Amino acid sequence: MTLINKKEFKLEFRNQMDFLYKQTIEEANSEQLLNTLVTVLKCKIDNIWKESRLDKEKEVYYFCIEFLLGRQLESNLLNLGVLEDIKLILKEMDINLEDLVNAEVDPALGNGGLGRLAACFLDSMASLSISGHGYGIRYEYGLFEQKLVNGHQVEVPDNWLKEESYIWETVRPNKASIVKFGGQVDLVEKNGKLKAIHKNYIPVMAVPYDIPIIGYKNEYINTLRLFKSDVPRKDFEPILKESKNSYGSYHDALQYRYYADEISQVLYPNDSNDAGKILRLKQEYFLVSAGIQDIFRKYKKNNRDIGKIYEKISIHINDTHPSLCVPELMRLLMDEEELGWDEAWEITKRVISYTNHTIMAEAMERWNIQMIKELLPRIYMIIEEINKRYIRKLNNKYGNDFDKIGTMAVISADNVNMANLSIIGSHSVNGVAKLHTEILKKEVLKNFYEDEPFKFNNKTNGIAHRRWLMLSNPRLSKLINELIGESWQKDTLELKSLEKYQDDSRVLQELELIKQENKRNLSKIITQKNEININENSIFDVQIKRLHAYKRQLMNALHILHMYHELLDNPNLNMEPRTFIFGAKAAPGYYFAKCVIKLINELAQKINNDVRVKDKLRVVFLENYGVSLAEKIIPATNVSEQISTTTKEASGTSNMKFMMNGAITIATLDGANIEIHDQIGDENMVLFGLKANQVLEYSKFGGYSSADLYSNNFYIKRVVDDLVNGFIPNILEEGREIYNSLITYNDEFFVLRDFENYIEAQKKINDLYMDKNHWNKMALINIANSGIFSSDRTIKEYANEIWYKR
Ligand code: GPK
Repeated sequence: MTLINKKEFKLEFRNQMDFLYKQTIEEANSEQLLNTLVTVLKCKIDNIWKESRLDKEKEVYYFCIEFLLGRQLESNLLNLGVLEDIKLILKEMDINLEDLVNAEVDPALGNGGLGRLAACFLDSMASLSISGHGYGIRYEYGLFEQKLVNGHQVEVPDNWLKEESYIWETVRPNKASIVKFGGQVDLVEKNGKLKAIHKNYIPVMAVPYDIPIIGYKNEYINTLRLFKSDVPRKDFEPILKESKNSYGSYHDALQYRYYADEISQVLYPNDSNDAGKILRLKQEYFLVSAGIQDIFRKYKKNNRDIGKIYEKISIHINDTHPSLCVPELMRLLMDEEELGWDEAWEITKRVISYTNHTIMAEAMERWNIQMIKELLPRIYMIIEEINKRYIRKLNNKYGNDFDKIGTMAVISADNVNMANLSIIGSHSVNGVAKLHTEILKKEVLKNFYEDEPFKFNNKTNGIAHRRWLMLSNPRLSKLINELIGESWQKDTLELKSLEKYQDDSRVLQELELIKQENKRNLSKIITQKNEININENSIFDVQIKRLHAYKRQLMNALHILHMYHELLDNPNLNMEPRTFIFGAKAAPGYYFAKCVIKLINELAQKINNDVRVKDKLRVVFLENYGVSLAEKIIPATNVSEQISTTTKEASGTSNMKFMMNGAITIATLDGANIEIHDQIGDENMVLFGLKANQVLEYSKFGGYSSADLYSNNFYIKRVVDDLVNGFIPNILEEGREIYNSLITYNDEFFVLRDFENYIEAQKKINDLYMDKNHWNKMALINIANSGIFSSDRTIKEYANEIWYKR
């Protein structure tokens, strides 16, 4: 790409610096240098960005309540193909690119896997020259910053914008729209048709902020459009005739401002858990209505026939948070475009597709009908009508099978079931890994599957290999280039040819050396953050993900406790030194998860201060886990912990990142661990634990008693008792809470049931690591077979089988 001419660039950089800050480069700090660089880059990409916005192909709009982008500078430079050039030019100007990279904020506009998946998908769509754009919310505050105080999680607001703007965004005030809340709807007859008149509503303005999503070396740029809520500007007044019109007093005006501002104020910090709060409902409708109005505005610029919108537009709803897309699209087609119900319904289904991300009951969104009725009166009318017609259809088909119809209805027991609405209103429903999709079809959404099997399909998740290998692990990336050339960067399946080096001891040595250097880097970070020295030659054993009972960080912790006992009992135990590393945020209201954080930290405190095990065992809990930290941890990992209760983890995506960076996985056969296993077999990962059918049988028929296991198994009893006997200091309350969950409440997630098997699997990890050459060979085979987990593969499947399918 001829984006950068050295002389020109330097000149532009100095001019821009002068324009922005009236300063010389020498005087500027890292933020100012970063801002200057980004401003120069934004000017350079502006032409390409505009061009891809005029794309005439079908366009995909990916609606998601969260996007976890990570820092953008390095990724954008890489994708523009100028990373090395810029590094050199800056160096000539005495500027260290790394300082600028680290000066950038990491926008935490998401909770975990779901938001990060959305970001990987954006990267892949742009890199595959697919016209696909994200719609989301520009939260003023992202996911809280986690501080550890005496081993407890404390949440600090994430004021990422600091009253300023985000360097990569461009505000588009002239493309703002109005979203209407509350009020009343009258159906009045007009020309023999009923027309909905919405009155006394509260208008909120949605202002788009655009972030460029740059494809990899293909001169292609998509847009992530995030909406900020605001009170309407003066120029909207003429079209707000029917709105609530009583903001005369100072107090009312303030309240109104608060009402509008509040909507995009803060990201809900729940992962796989439905908050059920009215503000969340406002956020969801705000996103959906602003997004679809925006789509209509653009579509109508170039197209006359709204009835053919399905030929040009695909709307993807990522989980149920944007599921109001269904009634909102219906509303616009009927109320604004004057189509009849049947036509609008056919269009809606053809345009919309839906991804489910979990089977966990507590994550299933159900909105109280009273809440929806009051906040979104017209939308509620449409949902009621969708439900009525659907039930009529089911009655015709299944007679009076009320059980079945009850589970499938959109409205039941005073609630609107958002998953049901999404399934009924779309042409495609997918799960995110093979097992997950099977469970949807056979268990959770069985009735829907039997009714319309053709809607259901699997799309196993993927990860952006550009960020998670090329950027985060440049050493490994370089080695791969030297061995097999560079074509794998565009087609990751080519990584497979690395397999021919599996017995090449020089290559394996090289691989080990790279891991070693990455471990050294991470060690430095750990020492800096946690004031603890760790053994760089120990096994780095890592579990990084949200803290959840089903992800079983607790089982990991209990196993560490077990190892500790074994070491104390037998100081000469033949074991490789291990460093256990955790990173995890707990939802602020999730008490059990917070107890586990406290437990791990107190365990760390005890073990790390015990000189008897000093060289063998270390435990590290890294504060404030997020994308930037993950980029440092994953390349340095030897063992990837993917130990969820089988059936509960829909896919997982860190499992793929670790694999691609040469870690060995210890795992249950859950989520995409199954596909990983399909790729590399038993010889190259370590499996343990209950199988899916066993878990499903336990949940259906019972038969599990954790108390029995506890009484009959010495090892289990030993670690469980430690939770309440004072062996670990300062966990009086937390230890009791965890103890109760395991024993009194019969261990919902089968931690104790899988425990012995887990201990064996961990022993196997230990033994495998002792043979370094063999371990390196396994690592190489993991890398070589990770290509299928690039999100490029996933996105091609979405495009071919969901979005472009006619
Ligand atoms: C699933 F339901 C949810 C949710 O609210 N948040 C979230 O991050 C995750 N997820 C799943 O738990 C993972 O297994 C999966 O890999 C990820 O979504 C992406 O599909």
